[in-house]
Amino acid sequence: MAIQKDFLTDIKPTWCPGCGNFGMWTALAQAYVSLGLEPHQVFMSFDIGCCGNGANWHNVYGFHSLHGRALPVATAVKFANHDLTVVAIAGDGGGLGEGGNHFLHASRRNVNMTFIIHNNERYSLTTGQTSPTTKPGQKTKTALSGAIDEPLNALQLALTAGATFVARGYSDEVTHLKALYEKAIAHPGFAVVEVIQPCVIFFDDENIRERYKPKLHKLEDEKWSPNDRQAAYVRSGDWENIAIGVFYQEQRPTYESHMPQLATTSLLKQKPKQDISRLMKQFQ
Ligand SMILES: Cc1ncc(C[n+]2csc(CCOP(=O)(O)OP(=O)(O)O)c2C)c(N)n1
Ligand code: SF4
Repeated sequence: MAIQKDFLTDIKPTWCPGCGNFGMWTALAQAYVSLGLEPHQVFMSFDIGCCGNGANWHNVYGFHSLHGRALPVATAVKFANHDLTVVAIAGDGGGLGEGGNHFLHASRRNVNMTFIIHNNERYSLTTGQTSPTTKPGQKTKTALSGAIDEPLNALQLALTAGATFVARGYSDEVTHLKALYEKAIAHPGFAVVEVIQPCVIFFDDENIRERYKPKLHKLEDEKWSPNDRQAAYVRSGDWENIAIGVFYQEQRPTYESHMPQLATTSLLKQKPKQDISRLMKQFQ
């Protein structure tokens, strides 16, 4: 049986000291272990960004995709091999900006995979520009007098588009986050986990991690029932009294189960019905 270090490579992370990505990385490896998974049973699709650099230190099958394209890659891999546990990772920039369209359609499609959005309210790898989740008034490299646009809310988008599992965690709450990841991965459908991930470098607030703490409340302590989409929409929109936990979950047949070509067997295990060798030769 695999242990936590089996899911980590020997490469030393280049994230800044104090970055919220460390907690998320640890929680995910712990969740894989708790679920009894082995590294060869997991595929991860990474977006571009600080979060995406995690591709180098997660010891699983992986693909470092283009910016905004983590979800299409993950979808294709799930279709090709149903046996893999598929997890896609993106920042708020890649997930809601460049990849926003993919996020909406993946939410309504309900392929059996997990999407983790690192929400640090910045395009951090490119040194702190305004992102789709930057709050109005926050000063960034591209909003010197403060951001103007209304921010997107990842969970409200997922709920509106039809996602069947919607949760939020906080990168410093590693044990809580690990439990959320476990539930998301075990969920038979498209599971969205937004993680509040303070970027300690590109916030004008020097104590960004401490600023969140008094505002965070666990849904479990509110005796929350995750079966009311509208209530989940309202609760996930409160950024003063910020809730973490599972907002919403429902069982709905996956996209794969509707497709006769995919319902019972992965593409990988099917015999080709046509000889495509001549076609493939053209690309050699
Ligand atoms: C299509 C495209 N646009 C822009 C870039 C440049 N770029 C690379 S990383 C990045 C920022 C990533 O921000 P985010 O997705 O929020 O992840 P973070 O770095 O904050 O984890 C940008 C804009 C790119 N690589 N490709
Ligand atoms: S720039 Fe921000 S998000 Fe990127 S590694 Fe550093 S602290 Fe983390």
